[in-house]
Amino acid sequence: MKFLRRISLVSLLIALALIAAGCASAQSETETVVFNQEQITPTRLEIQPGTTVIWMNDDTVPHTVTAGARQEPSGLFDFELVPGGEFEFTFDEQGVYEYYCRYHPETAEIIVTE
Ligand SMILES: [Cu+2]
Repeated sequence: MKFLRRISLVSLLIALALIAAGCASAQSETETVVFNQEQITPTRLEIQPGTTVIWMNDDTVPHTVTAGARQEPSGLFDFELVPGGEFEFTFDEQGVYEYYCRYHPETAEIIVTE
């Protein structure tokens, strides 16, 4: 009986560890994009749905994170990043999300895979 109790305790611990691991992998991830020297790094970022992208401005001038193409903004987001500023957006839906800076020629894209 004592032996059985020990086995069930071990299996309970294993089950808890598996649940914890499952939660960790299901947790939303973050990716960072940096503006520096009037350039966006990376210009092309592939992410899974649910990922939060954080844009950081490491420059001495303001930039914008404006969704869409320069001639055709999508309106999804349009954020001014002051020097040292941050903006984050979570991408839940699959697709290709272009964005650009309204002040400079920078363009980049986020690809949300299946
Ligand atoms: Cu810019």
